[in-house]
Amino acid sequence: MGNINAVVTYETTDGGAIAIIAMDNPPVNALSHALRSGLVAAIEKARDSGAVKAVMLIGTARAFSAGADISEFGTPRQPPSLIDVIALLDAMAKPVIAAISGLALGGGFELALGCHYRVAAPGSRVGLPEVKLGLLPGAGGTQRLPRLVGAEVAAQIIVSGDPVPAAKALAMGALDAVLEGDFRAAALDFTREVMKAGGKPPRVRDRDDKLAAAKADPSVIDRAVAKQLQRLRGLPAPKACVDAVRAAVTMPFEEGQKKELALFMELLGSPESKAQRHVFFAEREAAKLPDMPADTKEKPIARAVVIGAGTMGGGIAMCFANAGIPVRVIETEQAALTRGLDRVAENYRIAISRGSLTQAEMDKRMAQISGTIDFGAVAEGDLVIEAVFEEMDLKRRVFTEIDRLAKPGALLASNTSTLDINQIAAVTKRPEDVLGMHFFSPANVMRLLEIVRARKTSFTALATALGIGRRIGKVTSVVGVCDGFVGNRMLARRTTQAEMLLLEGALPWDVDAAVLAFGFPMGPFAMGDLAGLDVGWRIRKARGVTAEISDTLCEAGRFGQKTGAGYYRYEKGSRTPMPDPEVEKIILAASEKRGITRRRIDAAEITERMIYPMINEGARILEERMAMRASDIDIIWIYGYGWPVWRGGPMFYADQVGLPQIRDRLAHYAATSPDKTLKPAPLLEKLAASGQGFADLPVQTIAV
Ligand code: T1G
Ligand code: NAD
Repeated sequence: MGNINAVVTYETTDGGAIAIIAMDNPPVNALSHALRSGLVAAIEKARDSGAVKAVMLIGTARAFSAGADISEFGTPRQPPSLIDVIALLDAMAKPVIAAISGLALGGGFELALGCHYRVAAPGSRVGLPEVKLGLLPGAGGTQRLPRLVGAEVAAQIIVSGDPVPAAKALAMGALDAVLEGDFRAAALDFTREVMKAGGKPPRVRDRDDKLAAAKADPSVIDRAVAKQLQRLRGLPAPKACVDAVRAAVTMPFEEGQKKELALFMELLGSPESKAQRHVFFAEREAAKLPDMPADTKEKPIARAVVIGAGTMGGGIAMCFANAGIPVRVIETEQAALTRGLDRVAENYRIAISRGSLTQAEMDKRMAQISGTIDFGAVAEGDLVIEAVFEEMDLKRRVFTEIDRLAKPGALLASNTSTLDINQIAAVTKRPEDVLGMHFFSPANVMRLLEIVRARKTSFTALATALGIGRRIGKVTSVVGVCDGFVGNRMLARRTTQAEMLLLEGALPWDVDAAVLAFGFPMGPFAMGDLAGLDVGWRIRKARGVTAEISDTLCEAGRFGQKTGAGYYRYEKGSRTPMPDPEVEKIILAASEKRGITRRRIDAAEITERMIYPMINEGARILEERMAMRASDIDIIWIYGYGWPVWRGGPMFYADQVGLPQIRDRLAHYAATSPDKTLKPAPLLEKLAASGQGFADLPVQTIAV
């Protein structure tokens, strides 16, 4: 076996007849310049060897290849390109077999599609996720995959960007075999069979049979992806993916590949793709603590306990059951417990009715969830998560009991939205084991988990929380103890402005329309109705602060969806918000009572006042070291509050708009508003004045 370079090896077997080219660029064989160059050298060596009759291309157990090296995007392109590598493979007169174990994604799958045969280990996954980076497959994927699986199926795979399990990929024709047992040996046997069979290697680019249906009626492609495109409204990449697949049907291969590359280059320079690539790396950075000792070990979590089966408790329990972790739910009384567990079962039934879950899977997950009104069950948990009413006294009483009953070394977490974790931890004799695990509603759906680091929280507790967060499929971000932590603290700025906009002349559906147009899946008022207006009302009452219009709605029992009316009214069993003249009356009366002359407020002003105050608060959060990175704030808003991923998050967006613009607009609004928080934050002023952005800030540790 010889090293072609640091990441590619070349060896032969069977008397030199079979060349094995192995890729080993940890952690996921990203197709960096080194890997591409090594592949070219190895392929040319096999091509030019008289002895070699067939070639097997293999990766590592974790990944055949996770695609192009995303960190190289935006840097000068260095030949050979991936297209060059694949063209070399494709043109080989000797058969090349792609032996896929683990993942073959993006350019990695395109590499395999350029080979003449594709075999995979069971459990492997293949896919073209480029659309999730605001791109499209730019190395032949949109031209070759349709030739194997048909244009409709290919379009669906490429527009979704989701990986396809090997068994399903085999069934649709993207793979030639799924090989059981010792994969490397089985793949070599497959290569021997191909070699023995002889003949001209089959090039995917020459296949046309699977394109027949779309050639006959090109609209089959549009029909196949209509629903997906509707959901991805306004994004350039999904549409470009469809245009590229259409080219595979209507153009000769080379033409189609040129069209694909042109579309790819256009997207590569797009603000949406820059934003989505920022999010890719930000998401991975968010789970890292710069000051955590490298040898910090996380504790094993075999069983979880959730206290409170309300809106959040039930959803949190589902997260553990979905990950196969047994969870015990504790309530104060049987009625509340039954109500909570019935809601869990109802959520699973809705998933079944939508086809995203089978009855067998529901039964398996429900079997992981058990309920009790015996608080003693706290002792069963390696992790105890409290999700009772948002009242400090109650939480301190509950944590006093948890401290008395929980097993030594258990991780103790509160799901509080706003309260001081230090005060909660202080009632225990083990504050080092206490932190916040702040889930977002609905907890079984929203991917974000804010991990709140308290003054005495240990690194072991933090590592354990990060680890369990990953296991239950959450995107984690560590934040400091402050009012509302990061997400809710910024949200409070938006909520204040939203209430003011209503008093000054807007209506809930105007504001929500502007926020929807910005790209959020839901406006602030519809979101308030979903989470329950009473949660904020409880918090305001506990603090003696008022929000005139929201308070009036709550006093009228309008808590939102849970009571069939809030800022909107809801038909029975429907979650569709309907404008309500009753609410308009309440708002007009509130303006009059305040002596405010209502005025027409356009969408541009609404948008600025919904977004800029949050960015300003983000700057304060960074000043106070309540977040480690500006990009962590982006991740919190994308995975916790539906910030549109193609806008990269509030802090990334601010840098795109330009901090001087944000500063000046905030100063403009601050000049005429009673909301003193609109005054530009010192950090924003400083960065704007020095021509820097939030992206220029170094990572910092959380202030405890
Ligand atoms: N480029 C560079 N770095 C990558 C990478 C990539 N493609 N994929 C992963 N990494 C890094 C990642 O940042 C992390 O680094 C480490 O690897 C482990 O990743 C021409 C243009 C493969 C499913 O979109 O979806 O091909 O934080 O923590 O949870 O058509 O990574 O440790 O320093 O995520 O097990 C298309 C992207 C590229 C796949 C593994 N490919 N990767 O998940 O580990 S565009 C993708 C993933 C393209 C061509 C086009 C996931 C994963 P660090 P991880 P994981
Ligand atoms: P909820 O009112 O829906 O549920 C609270 C549950 O706690 C009730 O079922 C109640 O019976 C139970 N409970 C009260 N005292 C108890 C005790 N001593 N032992 C066991 N159970 C007890 O409230 P929720 O919306 O689920 O909020 C729970 C917590 O999660 C709060 O701290 C809230 O701030 C936080 N939170 C809420 C949201 C949200 O959107 N609703 C989001 C994130 C965090």
